[in-house]
Amino acid sequence: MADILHSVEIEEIRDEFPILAQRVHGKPLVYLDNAATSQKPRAVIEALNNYFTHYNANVHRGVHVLAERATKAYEDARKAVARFLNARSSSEIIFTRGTTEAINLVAYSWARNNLKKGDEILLTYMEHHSNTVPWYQVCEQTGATVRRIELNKDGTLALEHLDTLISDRTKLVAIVHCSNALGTINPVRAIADDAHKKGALLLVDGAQSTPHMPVDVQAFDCDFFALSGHKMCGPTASGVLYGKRALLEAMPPFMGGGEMIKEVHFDRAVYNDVPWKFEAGTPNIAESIGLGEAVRFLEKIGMARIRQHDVELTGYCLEKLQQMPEVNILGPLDAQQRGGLVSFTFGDVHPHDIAQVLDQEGVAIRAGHHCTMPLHRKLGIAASARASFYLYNTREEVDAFIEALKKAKKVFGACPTGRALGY
Ligand code: C6P
Repeated sequence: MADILHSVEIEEIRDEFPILAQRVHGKPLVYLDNAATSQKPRAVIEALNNYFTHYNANVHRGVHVLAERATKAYEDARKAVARFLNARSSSEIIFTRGTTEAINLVAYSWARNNLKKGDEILLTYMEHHSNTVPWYQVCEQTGATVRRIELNKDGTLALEHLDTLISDRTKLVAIVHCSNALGTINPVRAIADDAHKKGALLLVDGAQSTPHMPVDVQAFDCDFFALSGHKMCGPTASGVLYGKRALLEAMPPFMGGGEMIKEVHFDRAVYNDVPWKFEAGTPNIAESIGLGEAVRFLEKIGMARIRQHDVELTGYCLEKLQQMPEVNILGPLDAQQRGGLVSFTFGDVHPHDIAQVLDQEGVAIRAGHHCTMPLHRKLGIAASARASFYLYNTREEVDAFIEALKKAKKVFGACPTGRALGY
């Protein structure tokens, strides 16, 4: 238990996030929408301010002092991310605007050039639209098809048939590491091993895992790993695609333009080395520098401790929610098996109504399908409410969330539905 963040430390951490000190509708802000986007610490805000105030310049182009400073900070951020993910080299780190762009990069550059009619892409029912729609588009263009791993009743993956689901036709397994709706954490290394046995590649959507737990792309042995900077204390429009170097080298560029070339002739171009081959045009310089600072901030606290804190808060929240008969929790009930978020339905009250009442109490949660419409369809519900935690949240905030839910119950007179989810 010594690893868990203690209340004094949490107060210190909270001081680093100026936005948290405000009141909403006259109540202290309880921000539980971290899976949508996290708040930003002073260090990240100052890194952006510092860049724009002192060395705003384009990268890899100028020879003047400001350009050299910007280039160094941008490439230092890449090194910081490589260290954070335990990539073999910073050349395996491509800066993108987020997970969506990272997955689309693989869909456009790798999948469209390697898939054909008869090939299969294996997904799960818990994928975010970002790890679903790009593959539908690939299938439309190549004739490949999508298959899915089934769900168990507790919201974990039914992996016992994985051996037969992955066949010689499977070219790609694309799987979320931590579901943004169920919270389920998937065993990516075991899935990588099964995929590789059949010659398929593994892409991991790390949007919800990277902010919350140690990530080691070498230990996972994944071929691609996508993440969003804005969910891990970094700026919006920052993100990363990690790819094994040999794969990235064999892939054609995603977009053409400046920066991704070595030479351009009257009729052809020679492309740049990885990772710059995939960073056409002026990149998201400030955002990537900010992401580098976010990574340093998280490293100082320690990802193992952040994970422990999530487990503790989520466990506490699950315990409290299970005492409310109107609440139907999505995903595993064991906090060790899930990330720092809990989605639920509340009797027959629409999740948007719940979110609105909670907002009046200063509690920010998300309601809707969370960009996982296939999952919600599978469960037989249109929407759910979701509370998602981060390193600055406290047990007292979980209590405030539960109290606000009790108020919602009074407002709507919610009653238990006892309806089983459709898994
Ligand atoms: N989920 C949520 O509230 P972008 O938008 O590219 O930064 O991330 C997309 C994405 C991909 N995969 C998973 C598992 C995600 O959770 C998200 C973003 C947010 O759950 C916004 S829908």
